[in-house]
Amino acid sequence: MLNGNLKLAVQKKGRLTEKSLQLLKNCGIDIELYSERLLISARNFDLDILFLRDDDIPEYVQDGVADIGIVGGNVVAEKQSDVRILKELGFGKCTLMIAVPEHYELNNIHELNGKTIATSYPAILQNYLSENKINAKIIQLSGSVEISPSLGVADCICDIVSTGTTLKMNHLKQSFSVYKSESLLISCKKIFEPEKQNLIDSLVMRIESALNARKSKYLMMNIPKSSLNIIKEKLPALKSPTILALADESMLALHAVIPSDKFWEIQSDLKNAGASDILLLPIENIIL
Ligand code: PRT
Ligand code: ZN
Repeated sequence: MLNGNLKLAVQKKGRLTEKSLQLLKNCGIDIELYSERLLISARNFDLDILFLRDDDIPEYVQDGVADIGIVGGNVVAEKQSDVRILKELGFGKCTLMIAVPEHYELNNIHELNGKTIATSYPAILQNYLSENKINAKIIQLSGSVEISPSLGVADCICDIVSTGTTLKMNHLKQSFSVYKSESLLISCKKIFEPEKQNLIDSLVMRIESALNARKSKYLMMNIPKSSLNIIKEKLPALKSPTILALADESMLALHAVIPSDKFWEIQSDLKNAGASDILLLPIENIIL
């Protein structure tokens, strides 16, 4: 393992695994997966990937067993590990919420005083309760937190919510948001070799360009020359659009990089202004 490669810890099997590996692929890093391997090396980047349980990743990175890692912000906050956060990665988004049984009337956070709250995140919850000067009893559970109120183990829970389906199925309702989380790229604070730091900088640059690309699309269309100004005003382009002449002199081709989520807002305006043959293409990387 001591081959000078950068060591990246990724969740072995869980919600973040596929997206973490996809992000590496989007960075042009070529990895071949052997499902039962704990360590694989990239073919075209000095990178070894260690597959670990997500709970172990912050500590492995803190201690330098792995140089960097991809893990939920919730796990980093809960473990209180001393690591550097290099980048928010925009996937694995979820919220740690306090949820109460549906029939509970809980309007004010101070009504949690004296209650029993079950959670797998005692450190984050205790921090939240202390900040809000609430004295509640925390019961630490390692799983199936959502059934604890119906079993009479706790009055309410503090658990991860993404769609809210699990809470609904267990007749619980979202009450207070405790911590908003997404996947993070973290690094060890003690990277001494300049070669390693260069590898980290290069990987972060690739990740930034892959994340920028995901937020943008390449728009191509033909427009009447007379509509150029109206269409330029409608375009939420990252940079000035490219305008190209066409064989038909009354028409132009216009190409622009636009934020992905804006296309459907502007497409009817574009058509009304005479745009035709509108193509929206994915972008692999953007280096700004
Ligand atoms: O085995 P290992 O320890 O590695 O994995 P794990 O089982 O501890 O974690 P895993 O794979 O479930 O989640 C990994 C990370 O994904 C978490 O640490 C979060 O950062 C993030 N994440 C995003 C979530 C969710 N969304 C999520 N919905 N983690 C868990 N959930 C669970 C939640 O605990 C609850 O049981 O999903 C349920 C709620 O989902 P909804 O959609 O019904 O609201
Ligand atoms: Zn875990």
